[in-house]
Amino acid sequence: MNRVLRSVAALAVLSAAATLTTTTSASAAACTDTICVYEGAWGAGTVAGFTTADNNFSNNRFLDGSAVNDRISSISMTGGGQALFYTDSFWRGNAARINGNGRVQSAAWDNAFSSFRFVAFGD
Ligand SMILES: [Ca+2]
Repeated sequence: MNRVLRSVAALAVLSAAATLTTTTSASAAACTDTICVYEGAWGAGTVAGFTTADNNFSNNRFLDGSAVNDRISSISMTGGGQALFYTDSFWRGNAARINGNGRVQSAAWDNAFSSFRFVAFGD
């Protein structure tokens, strides 16, 4: 078992413990990055985290190892800024704005997002 796999296993244990002791979803507890994307609606299902922009989700995986591209159904962001999620790679296609208020927000296009970037102040 390599270091990455050990980390994933540790997260899985932490997620299970959180499920037993709080009402927070396991996926929300497993993601502490600025951006968390969820396979299911309203923070349900598996999760992936981002700290920097990503121009193509085709090489990204959720915590359970499944593909992120075209499967995101909800998103949360902390830090007070904003991000734009796009239905195509390289920030093309339909765009939806996500606010950094820490709340889980529904994906405007379900199972369609393929890239995202942070929005500079004033955009
Ligand atoms: Ca989904």
